Amino acid sequence: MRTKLEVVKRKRDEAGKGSLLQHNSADVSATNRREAPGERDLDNKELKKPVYERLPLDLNALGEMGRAVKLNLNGEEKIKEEESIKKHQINTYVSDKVSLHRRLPERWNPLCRELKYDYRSLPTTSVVIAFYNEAWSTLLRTVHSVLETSPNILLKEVVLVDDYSDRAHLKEPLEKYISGLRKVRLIRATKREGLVRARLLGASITTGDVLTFLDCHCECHEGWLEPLLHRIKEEPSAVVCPVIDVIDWNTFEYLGNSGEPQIGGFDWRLVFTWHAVPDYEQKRRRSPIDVIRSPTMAGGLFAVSRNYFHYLGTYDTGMEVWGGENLEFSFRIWQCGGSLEVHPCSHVGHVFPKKAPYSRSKALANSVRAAEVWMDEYKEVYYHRNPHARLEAFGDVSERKKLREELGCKSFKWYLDNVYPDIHVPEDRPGMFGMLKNRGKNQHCFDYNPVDEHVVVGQRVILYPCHGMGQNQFFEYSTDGEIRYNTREPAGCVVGDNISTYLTLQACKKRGQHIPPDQKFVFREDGSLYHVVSQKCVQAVDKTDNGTPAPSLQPCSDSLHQKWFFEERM
Ligand code: UD2
Ligand code: MN
Repeated sequence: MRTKLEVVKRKRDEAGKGSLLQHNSADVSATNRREAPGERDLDNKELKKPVYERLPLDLNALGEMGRAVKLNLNGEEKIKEEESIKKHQINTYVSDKVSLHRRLPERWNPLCRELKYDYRSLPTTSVVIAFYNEAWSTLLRTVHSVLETSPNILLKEVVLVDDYSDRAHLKEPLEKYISGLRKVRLIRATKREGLVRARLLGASITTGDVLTFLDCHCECHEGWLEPLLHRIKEEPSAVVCPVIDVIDWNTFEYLGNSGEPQIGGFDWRLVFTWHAVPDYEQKRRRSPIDVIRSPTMAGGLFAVSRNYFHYLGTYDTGMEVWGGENLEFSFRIWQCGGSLEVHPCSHVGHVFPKKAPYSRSKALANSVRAAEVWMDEYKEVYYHRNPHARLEAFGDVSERKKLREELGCKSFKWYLDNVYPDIHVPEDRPGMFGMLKNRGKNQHCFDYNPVDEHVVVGQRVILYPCHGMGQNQFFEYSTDGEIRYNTREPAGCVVGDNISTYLTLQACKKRGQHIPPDQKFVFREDGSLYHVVSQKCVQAVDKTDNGTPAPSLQPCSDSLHQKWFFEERM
């Protein structure tokens, strides 16, 4: 993903003209068609004017044009830097040294530059930014970047919502600072509301046609707003997300790239995942700058028509603090007749912190609410992988179920079949999923702990005391004879290696593909797991080459160490 930083300055008329004619798409309708330079262009230049013009570019300034900041600190300054990271999980020491008005490198598809908009006919928007204990410079860089990239005639206001922060800089100093800024308003929650109710509180005082939500540590790329608003004008039931570029939490380098963006999915623990655009979606699109349909959204950055947001039932206000609302909203959009899209011409940077800066203990209850309301019988697939979720007190969801009724929303099966056909839906046959326990080595289970959450392949399967929490000890035996580790997406399949004798995980075959023979096991009546190509059986072994107990391929015998069974819970 990391692209070399380049500062490309191209004259407007230079690049892309010929290619534009070829790639120009149906998306480029009467309101953003390409025109010959002329009066209308000049007029547009005027209409495009942001709320504030940027300060003159100082290329020597730290972090300018999205460059990485690398300071060689020592002594006291180094300690200050480390403390700032501890406090915010973001290097705010560096952030504080970067201009609040810095420019970003051009990281969109060059075709995007050629899109023209009829500014007078685009809907207006209000930008809502909820924050909880955010650092000064990340918050204010977000605000300035909105004001300096959003056309004045399109931006009604920026509403900051303080979700009951307790840091001093967010009290009077913030009020004072923004009182000097046009179009910026601040509203404070009187108790910790969590991001869902904080955003709704902010939305309640807005006046724009479209609501645009941003996190409080973002930076907007030039031209980010128009594509979102244009798409919503064209299709009011579209909820449109910008491409989320990464701003490095440590160096503040802007890591956007102009290639095909990723879209959102989820795994069966209800964790949000990123994916490449699938082939069927590539085929449906007529141009690389057409919107991309996405099964889910990351959650923080999107635009939605105010009316449509209300029609859809805004948010589930029973959700606290953080988590789950993004999948809930994604399911609801699709199941209730809308569409969720990423616009490749809208880029916004987001600082992903080193780790969560505040407790997210409510995330589980939020996910359960989403599952209970939207997933029908598929909620069981989720519960199987998160047994403790069944015990979570998630409150009352009857109002949300009523909403689903009233809106006449479609089933989760419809959603999977039509919106997310790429996801593997586990079979979960009784007695064929859960912990894979050994009869000889008491209370030990198949266990797989990926070093990298995103690369679920390559490592060895081990044996570990059974914990009954699903997650790393969740396996499923499929009708095709695979032992699937399918809490995560894409799933990993157990592979037997005759030479090392140990089992590892490799990518499972995709639907319709042939299953590699070394991924095939026969789970026999007597509890043995027979590996077909090696003609050996899986045995629990204590003395492995690295000292960790692990399943290993051994000549078949009657030993209890070769007898296995699935158990759903302890
Ligand atoms: C992602 C989303 C985030 C949200 C979350 C799931 C992106 C880039 N970010 O996590 O928007 O959908 O997934 O819930 O898509 N906040 C409050 N009150 C709280 C907690 C958070 O106002 O109690 C604010 C927070 O200051 C920030 C926003 O809500 O502006 C999202 O929180 P985050 O940045 O900690 O979430 P993130 O980016 O890890
Ligand atoms: Mn965030």
